[in-house]
Amino acid sequence: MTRVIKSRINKLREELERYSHAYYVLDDPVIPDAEYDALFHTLQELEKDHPDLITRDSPTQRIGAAPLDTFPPAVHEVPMLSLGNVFDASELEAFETRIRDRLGADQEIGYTAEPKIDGLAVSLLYEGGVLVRGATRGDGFTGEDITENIRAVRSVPLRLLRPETRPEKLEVRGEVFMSRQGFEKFNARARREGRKALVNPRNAAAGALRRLDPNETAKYPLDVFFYSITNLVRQTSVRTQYGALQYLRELGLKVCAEARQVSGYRECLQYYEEILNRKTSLDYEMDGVVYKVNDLDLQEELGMVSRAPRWAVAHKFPAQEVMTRVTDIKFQVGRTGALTPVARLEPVFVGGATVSNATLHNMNEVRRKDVRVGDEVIIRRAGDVIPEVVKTILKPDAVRSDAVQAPGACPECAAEVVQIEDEAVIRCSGGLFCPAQRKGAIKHFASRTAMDIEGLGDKLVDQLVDEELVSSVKDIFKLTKEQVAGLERMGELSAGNLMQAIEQCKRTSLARFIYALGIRGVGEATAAALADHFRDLSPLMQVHAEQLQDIPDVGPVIAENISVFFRQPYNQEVIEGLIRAGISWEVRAVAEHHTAPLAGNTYVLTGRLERFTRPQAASRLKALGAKVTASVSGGTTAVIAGVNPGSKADKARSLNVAVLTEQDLLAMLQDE
Ligand code: 9MJ
Repeated sequence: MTRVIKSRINKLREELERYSHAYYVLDDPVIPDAEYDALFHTLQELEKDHPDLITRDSPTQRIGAAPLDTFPPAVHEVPMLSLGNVFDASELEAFETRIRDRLGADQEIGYTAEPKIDGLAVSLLYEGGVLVRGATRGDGFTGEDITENIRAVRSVPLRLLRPETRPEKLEVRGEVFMSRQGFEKFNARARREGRKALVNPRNAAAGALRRLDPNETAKYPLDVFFYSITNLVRQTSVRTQYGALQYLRELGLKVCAEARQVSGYRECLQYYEEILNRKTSLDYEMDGVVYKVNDLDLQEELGMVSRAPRWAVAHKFPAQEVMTRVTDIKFQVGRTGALTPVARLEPVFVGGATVSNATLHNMNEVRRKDVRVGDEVIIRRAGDVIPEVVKTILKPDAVRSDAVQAPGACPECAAEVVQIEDEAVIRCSGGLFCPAQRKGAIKHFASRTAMDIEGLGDKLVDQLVDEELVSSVKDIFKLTKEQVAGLERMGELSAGNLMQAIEQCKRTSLARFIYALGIRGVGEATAAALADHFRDLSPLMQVHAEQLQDIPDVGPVIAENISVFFRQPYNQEVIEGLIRAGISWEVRAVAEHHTAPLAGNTYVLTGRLERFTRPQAASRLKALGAKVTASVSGGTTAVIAGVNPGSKADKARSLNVAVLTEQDLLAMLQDE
């Protein structure tokens, strides 16, 4: 009996899934709503009589879970990357040139071009074909577990199609958004019923997806497009990004219909123009298009820098512009002492947000645009970039205020303002005596990508410095719970949490620590390269600028900044204080000579290898102490050339650098 019921239930579920896939994913309904509802009701009744046969992936179980207090953290096994941006053809061409140089490629690069949906990035995990987890992006490494809310998005299948081809474990990524039509319908109804309307689709989608009660999430018309699979290469025969999109579709996951394969950056530009022209007729909001190197092996070889893949880039749509009036112009002092002129504005709504400040960049720009207090101006906002003043609109007989003058003294500490020759910026000379610079340095130190002290945000840093509880980063570690609890908007609980976060940040990595020091020009990628090269802080602290030249991303100016930074007694004292406070990282030993037979040798890999991917070959060589670089120079020990080696092998020959084969490489790896 139960066997019969079980098979009836299974058939009903499959049928309902098929109809719902046709309706929500393919946008092509195959049965009338009333018929669907009747089948759904039958399934509900059967499950009511046989509760032991209810499964999590049954269509009846999609929503209804209890509200949460908070979202638990969800760690991403593969980090969720962000994308670099380009804004015009020349930046796109430069992107392609970088890729070709890195790959030593002579032929055209193939891309998949996709609309860039302006929603919320999510990562979904399917095990045995069943949805087991949904997570937000968070900081790229840890997001929030929003499984129940993701289940409330109707176009997300609770169970994948094609059981015969799907991998046991599949992690897919995509963008949750609200369609324009869904947004309009929701608002029309809200207005009819006297409820508050939503401001814009993006904020509405973000708000809905982060409701603690999944039953609330279910009330919003959320939708999703998937665009990547994290664990693809090893599990399937898919070899391209475009193939990945097709495979996602076969599994029943919704994919944007506008994705295309293109070749070379010129075809990327054609695609961009086409999508831009059709922007308003498509039913979802986009902030640009994305180009991804199509070949997944090449993607792997290109790898990433900081948080962004080298193999993809977002080409942003032109910014939105509006008019408003300048009410004041102030100079803001940044972490490095740079004084940035900022226009205070009569608030305007642009690109989904209210803007009341816009940057004027520097004094040269202020003079060139001749922006003055009281002027009517055009301001521009592009994506999440800081709004800027584009130009002043002059009425013929307008009475204007005086031209803006660069301040002679820092508005924060009254120290003299200096301008370095050839530099557009003016700087406060107060160094770390200037409270604004101190605040900037401390905010940077505590920020998520640096020491990641949760709870130590900008407002709290301002208070701590103003109250003279903290004057340098090392003072953070001398704070007591009582001191913190006594501050505005703080209490016992938040003070306790902060103390815990401060304690936790002490165990860190060398790369984070170097980055957190805030050396001018040393971003995350450079800090990681320095940590990789020096493995501990003391050798880096004694370095001379010229010894830094071999490190990727370090040019002469940054090399000088680094060596000057570590020579300053004040900085040495702060670093000592931090280490005394208990900050530590794992010191990675430089391989001993007998385990590093290739130490001192530098190789360049080019062309396709038969036995390895290039990253695999590189990591085998590095394990033996060798360096592997992207370009050939006189210092290269040898170029290892696979099939279709391209220009790097030619360059090696012209420089009298040895060109080895994959056989030679194998012999080298086996010998050692
Ligand atoms: C959006 N937002 O539509 C990516 N995205 O790829 C598409 N975002 C992405 N791809 C790698 N289509 C990181 C982000």
